[in-house]
Amino acid sequence: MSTDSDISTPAAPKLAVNEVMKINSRHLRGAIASDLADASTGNISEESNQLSKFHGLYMQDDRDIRNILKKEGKEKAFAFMLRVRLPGGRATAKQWIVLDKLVDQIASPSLRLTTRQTFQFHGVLKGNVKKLIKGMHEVLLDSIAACGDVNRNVMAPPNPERDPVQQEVYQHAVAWSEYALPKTRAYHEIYLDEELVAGGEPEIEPMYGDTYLPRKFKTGFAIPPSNDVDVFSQDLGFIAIAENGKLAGYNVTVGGGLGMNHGNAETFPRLADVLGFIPADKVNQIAEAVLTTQRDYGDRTNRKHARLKYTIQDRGIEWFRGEVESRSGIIFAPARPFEFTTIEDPHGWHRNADGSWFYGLHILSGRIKDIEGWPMKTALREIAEIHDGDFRLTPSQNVTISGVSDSKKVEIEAILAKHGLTSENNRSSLRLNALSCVALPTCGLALAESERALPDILKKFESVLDTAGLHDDAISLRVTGCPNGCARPYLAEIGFVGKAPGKYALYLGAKYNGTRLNRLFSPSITIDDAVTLLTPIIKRFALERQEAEGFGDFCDRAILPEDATFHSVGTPRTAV
Ligand code: SRM
Ligand code: SF4
Repeated sequence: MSTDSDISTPAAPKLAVNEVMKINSRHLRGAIASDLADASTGNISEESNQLSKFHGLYMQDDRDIRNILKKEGKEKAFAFMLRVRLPGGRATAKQWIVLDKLVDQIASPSLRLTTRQTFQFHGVLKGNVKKLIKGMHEVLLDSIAACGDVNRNVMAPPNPERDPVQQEVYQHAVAWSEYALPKTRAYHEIYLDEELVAGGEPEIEPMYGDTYLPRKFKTGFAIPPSNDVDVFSQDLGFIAIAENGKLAGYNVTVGGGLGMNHGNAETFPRLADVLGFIPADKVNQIAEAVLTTQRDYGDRTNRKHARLKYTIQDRGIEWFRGEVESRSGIIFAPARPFEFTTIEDPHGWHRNADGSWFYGLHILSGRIKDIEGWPMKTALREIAEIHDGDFRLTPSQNVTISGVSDSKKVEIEAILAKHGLTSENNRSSLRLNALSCVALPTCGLALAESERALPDILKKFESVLDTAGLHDDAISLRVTGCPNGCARPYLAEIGFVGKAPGKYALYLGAKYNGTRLNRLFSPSITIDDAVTLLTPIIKRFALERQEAEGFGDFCDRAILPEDATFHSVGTPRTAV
């Protein structure tokens, strides 16, 4: 195996090193099993690290103690992050109980809900990886393809029993997630001790091929008027079109993506284009055609240019539509009208169409742990023990307790009240809508704090908003520790993107419903300076805003200079 960052052959362009790893990996096996068994280090090789991502695992180290350990001449505090595959964010009460127990036994004492509606464990020592995966397997959960160059966790609106259209959309999301799973048995062999097939019958990856995709690939389903999944940020999106209470089909979107690098104009967030309308029974056919087009034309020489958004940006949307139509045999009809008005999760109690109830529970940054006066982990476990419905994780890192009968509603209310967790209505709309990525101490790419900085950021802005009489105005504020965009900050009305310790790039002016990216307002600023800078703007917004104008629209109209950097190249600022 080459250790250079690239390899070259006379005839072919230089492939990125990950491409070589994939092709030599015997369908994602590599040396993961022996690396995991090596008790002499907590780490695994870089190649195994890249390959184990396809199985939902990331090798990390505790950055809070990195320097101390270095000074002491010790190895870094290595541990895995494991991400569960959970299409549409649905977990049963029984699954919740098992995950909660596994966290106590194996991982750091908290579960983390992600911006793509799933669970993450942190701090998993390599000797515990198999135990964790076997424990999940017992309740039919896995982490296959939760990371890696494949179709990732498929997002879908989290309350399927609200009406039949929601249920159908959820089923389509699950069906595509299953269809797009890699066929390799590597995961079962390595972590679940299934008998080896490598070296026996040749394995075939009919959709992915031996080198999988050039890069990660993300799919989301949205049901207007809610754009809770931020459909325009997805590589592939399906916007449900309901007519007369029935699902008529989907408008298909392609080429969204948010990751970028500071100061590198060749990387940029991009909103998806709308390709056109398809009937509801054609989801997998179209999705496969989109995915294989990217498989065949995505850039395998430069991983910073390998997402679908760049393939479409470079080759044009008309070329892409033609390719998808010829591969699928389906001709797109003109997109049907739709309107997004919100991205917000419903909080508190709501009735479903089938008569049951659901409760939207706000969880700051999706972190489920017990802190003094706020025992979220205990409360949710107690609810899981009596709940006979499901839990639905939302794209905003919250939980919906779903499918609740009248009698269970009383019991759940009592548990929430006992633990002081019923104050949904007292929290500011800013807080209820805020997102932050994990960042320090586990994320190896973080340049600044995010999750740990959010409480202080919120407190400061809440004070400004309260003074301006805007406590209940839903303004979206999102923070990330680096420009990769894991909390989708470029779609926030106020976006903070980590640049260096204590310093953030500040973005303003996205549309609240997720259809316009924001623009750079300040390239590097501390939170305190940002509060000072934004205080008069927020006051002006309170006094001067036009009817129904959101904060992002106000900034776009009245604050941002015309030439402020657009966070989208070549695409219209408003996608719909
Ligand atoms: Fe992300 C990498 C966390 C959603 C764009 N993301 C990472 C890693 C794995 C860091 C790494 O590669 O070493 C982070 C692990 C942190 C930790 O300690 O847990 C990480 N991403 C997350 C999560 C957990 C953020 C959260 O707080 O919820 C989200 C998990 C989603 C999931 O369940 O699958 C998460 N990441 C996103 C999103 C939002 C989305 O998908 O809706 C994005 C932007 C959308 C997009 O993909 O364009 C996103 N993450 C990235 C990127 C930039 C990709 C790019 O095209 O440039 C990276 C870095 C990379 O891939 O090289 C990254
Ligand atoms: Fe890490 Fe950056 Fe993603 Fe935050 S945005 S989790 S810092 S990769």
